[in-house]
Amino acid sequence: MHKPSSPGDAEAISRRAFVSNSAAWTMTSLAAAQPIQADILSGAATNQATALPACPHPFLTPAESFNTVARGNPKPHTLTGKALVEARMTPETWRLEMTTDPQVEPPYVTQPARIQAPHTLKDGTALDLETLRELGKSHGVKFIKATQGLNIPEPLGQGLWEGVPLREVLKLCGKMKDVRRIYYRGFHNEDPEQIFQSSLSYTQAMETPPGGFPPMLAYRLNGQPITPLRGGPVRMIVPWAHGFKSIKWLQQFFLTNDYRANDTYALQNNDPESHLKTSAYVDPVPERMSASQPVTLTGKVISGLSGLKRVEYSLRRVAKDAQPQEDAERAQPEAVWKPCRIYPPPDWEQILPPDVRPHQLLGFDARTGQPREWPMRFGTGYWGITLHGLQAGVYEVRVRAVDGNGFAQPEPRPLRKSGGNAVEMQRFQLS
Ligand SMILES: Nc1nc2c(c(=O)[nH]1)N[C@H]1C(S)=C(S)[C@@H](COP(=O)(O)O)O[C@H]1N2
Ligand SMILES: [Mo]
Repeated sequence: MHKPSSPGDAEAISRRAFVSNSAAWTMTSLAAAQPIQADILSGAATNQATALPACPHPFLTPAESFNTVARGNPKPHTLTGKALVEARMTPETWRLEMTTDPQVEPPYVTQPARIQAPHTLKDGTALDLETLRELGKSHGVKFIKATQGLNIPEPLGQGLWEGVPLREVLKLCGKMKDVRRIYYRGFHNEDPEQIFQSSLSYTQAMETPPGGFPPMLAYRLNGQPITPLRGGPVRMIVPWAHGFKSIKWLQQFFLTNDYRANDTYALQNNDPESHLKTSAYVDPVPERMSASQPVTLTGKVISGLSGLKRVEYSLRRVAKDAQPQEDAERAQPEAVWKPCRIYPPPDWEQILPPDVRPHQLLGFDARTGQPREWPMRFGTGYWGITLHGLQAGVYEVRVRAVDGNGFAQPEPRPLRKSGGNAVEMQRFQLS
């Protein structure tokens, strides 16, 4: 066992250096950040002398820079020209069918679902994009959300999504009877083998806590129409969920009286009701650095359903050829965890599309135009630390999130099949 080494004097953010390094992350937003969540930023007063560099990540990920998770052969977003038109994946040709699932399966389902107004291609009643946008004029919502897969080591990106709450679209189906769930799927090359589908309960679709984010049919990302690569023209966005609920190239709703999730992911040994986990991620660090320079570490953190209290790191010096420890917590009960700094909010007016004001965003205070929580729920925040005075040697740094209930990652939901959140480690050598 190696003793944990002293990390030296760490974690400080120089507000001035920070501001001068990055135009979009300004003093104004720093001042505004403090009332949001005092304990996250309070460490700022302890050491003004050392600087963190500008945040290495843009706050909103450009649409083309998200990491992509897509099935299909060919992958639907690679279609062009006539094939894209035939797939109904252009703004003009996009249609959403809304019909019922006729299936009955006693004792689980004894009555089939019924709706007053099905929307079908055959009858010419399927929903088109113009109608959806029109609905958006009176009922549209906008919010910022992280995309993260159920079991991948790095958040996929963060976007400002705009669209119409699912509940408003379902109202178009008129009176309903025996509807307990909404099944939905996207374009899948007309091949049953390629279907990728998901589902929500009727309750989840219709009702959202006041001020909360509703599941929505999104048609704008970062102020632009959604491209095929990001799932456009219309994709589902389920704010509290991992990526598999946010079906791309959305085309079909089946309203069902089956209360069971039919998600493709459920059939792959995953928990289909798992929501986004609070989880911290470490940016790669160079394998070798100079012992005479301070070491800066940065990364991302997702604030999941249970929110985020802080991000912490633990540093230890190891023998050059030591095997990495599998499980940070159990392998190192003596680890000392210290807080990392959370980058403050950006200057919203600079990063939002020109026609979007922060006051209009869900999760923001309509008066101040600042987020109600920092980092924002279901959003990605960014953290950093600067370590000073480390001696030459090999080090391992581990980073974990502590959620709003005080659970440190990977708790309280350590099971991988409800969402990956292993404690990440980076190793580096100082000489
Ligand atoms: N139609 C369709 N939608 C889909 C998928 C897919 O393969 N097909 N992948 C899902 C998964 S598992 C994830 S993590 C997200 C990824 O979204 P992104 O590619 O925009 O980052 O899309 C989801 N939506
Ligand atoms: Mo995923």
